[in-house]
Amino acid sequence: MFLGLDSSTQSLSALVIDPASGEIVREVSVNFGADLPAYKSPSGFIPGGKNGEVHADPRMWMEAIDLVFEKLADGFDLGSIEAVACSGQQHGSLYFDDTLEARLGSLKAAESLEGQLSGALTRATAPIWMDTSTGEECAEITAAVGGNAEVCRRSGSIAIERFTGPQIRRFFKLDPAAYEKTAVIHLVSSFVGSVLAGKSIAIDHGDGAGMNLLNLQSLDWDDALLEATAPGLRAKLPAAAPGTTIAGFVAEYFVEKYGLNRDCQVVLSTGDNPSSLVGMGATTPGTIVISLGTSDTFFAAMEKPVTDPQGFGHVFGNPAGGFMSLICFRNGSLSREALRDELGLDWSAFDRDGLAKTPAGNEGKLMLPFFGPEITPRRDFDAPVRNFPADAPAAEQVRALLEGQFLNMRLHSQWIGEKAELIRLTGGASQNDGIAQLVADIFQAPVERFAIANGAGLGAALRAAHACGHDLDTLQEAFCKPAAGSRLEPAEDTADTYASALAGYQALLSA
Ligand code: ADP
Ligand code: XUL
Repeated sequence: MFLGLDSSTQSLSALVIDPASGEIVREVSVNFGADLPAYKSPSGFIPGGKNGEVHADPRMWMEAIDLVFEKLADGFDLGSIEAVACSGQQHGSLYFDDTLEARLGSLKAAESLEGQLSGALTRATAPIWMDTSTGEECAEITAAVGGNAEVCRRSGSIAIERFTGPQIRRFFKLDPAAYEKTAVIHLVSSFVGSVLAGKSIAIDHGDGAGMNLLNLQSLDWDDALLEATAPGLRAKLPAAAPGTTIAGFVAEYFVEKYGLNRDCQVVLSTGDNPSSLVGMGATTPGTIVISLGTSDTFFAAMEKPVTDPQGFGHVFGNPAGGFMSLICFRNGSLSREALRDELGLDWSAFDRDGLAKTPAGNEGKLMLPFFGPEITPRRDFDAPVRNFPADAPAAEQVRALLEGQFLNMRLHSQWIGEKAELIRLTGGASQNDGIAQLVADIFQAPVERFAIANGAGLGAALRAAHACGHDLDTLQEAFCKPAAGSRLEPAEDTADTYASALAGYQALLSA
């Protein structure tokens, strides 16, 4: 059996798979807000941060590791787990002094992880992916390296507020003495993996590419980016390595305390999006994943590291080899809910019957579907922009919003240069047949819906099995199945309509 952990914004979850039966045999989760109320972080981060700062308490993550293993081991024998791999929210970082290695290497089962590790922290709190406080640092790094295009060419993304490099630079500027004392910087994913391994493990190319520090050609830390970020940084970073690397055996702490086998291996960790690429069975180009959550995200495997000339999209390492694109759209369900509430509708207006009231292409009525600031395209919208009257019938508004969202997604994913052959749809809004059909029509590709709620956790368990010799295709065939009857085919007669709507949308956006 193989164990996958996912340390996300709100919870630490664990999932055990049995490749022989093709089944998930155990799933447990620790909710940071509900299970660890002492950290006063109901949504997994410290509320009330100023100037865009969003930090979490790393001691909460340490305590959660003990808690999740207590839950896992309760009435379940962890002795047959062959390997474990972790996934984590991307970009977040933890800072430790030079006592970390000795502490990791001598963890005592009688004591807690938090009690033994928190003394090594040189920064009390960890900036996470929701943090937007580093605008100034992004500008400084960009100027030092020679502009957006150069940062993007090297690292796969322009300098981005939540990415780890700009966050490290901000720490160096705010507290140079604490930065100086810092001997090791970990990502959330590599930290959890290091605790399991009882030593600092390398950072994989999937999560490493979310730092604005990894050079996508050399797959090593980039000297120009390191220098532009903070002094002496290379010595503070773990090595960068492929995600298939086996880091070593699990720490004795987990053997004694929770009954893991001494031979259980720890595979390098990766970020939650790269991990979901594995868990959604989308590690080969042609299959794209669209997640319709609070925000919408688009990601897909790519062979060569092509970057977004406009600088909105990102390129990360694909845990199965090669690369992946990731594009985030801030106004996802946020916009769908805003229009629904503004017009006093319910989700049925966004479903098949509701959409049947208007034709594909909406007779040319288009909307830039943004109720607030957007990151793809990066612009400070405060309301949607329409090329038709704002008091038009509700059905026309809904179609304009949804078509606008997916035309925007199609337009801003063209830089990848791959035609979507299959779309795997996940997230809350994916259950809506009307929305799912519209995605199929606008991208002219079949859509499959996934029942798996925890694609990142499943991806971690699959990666653990893969690193130990199981064939990834076979694993994905067994575990990454679409929900029965969930497949939708594109209506081919809408292809021309949406090709011209795309041109219309692009013109409206430029205007
Ligand atoms: P996240 O993980 O980002 O919190 P989820 O993937 O759980 O989000 O998706 C939750 C969202 O799904 C809700 O905010 C809601 O807007 C949307 N949603 C749920 N059901 C429907 C539906 N039938 N049609 C459209 N959107 C829906
Ligand atoms: C990706 C990003 C988020 C986090 C969520 O760039 O910031 O998707 O990984 O956990």
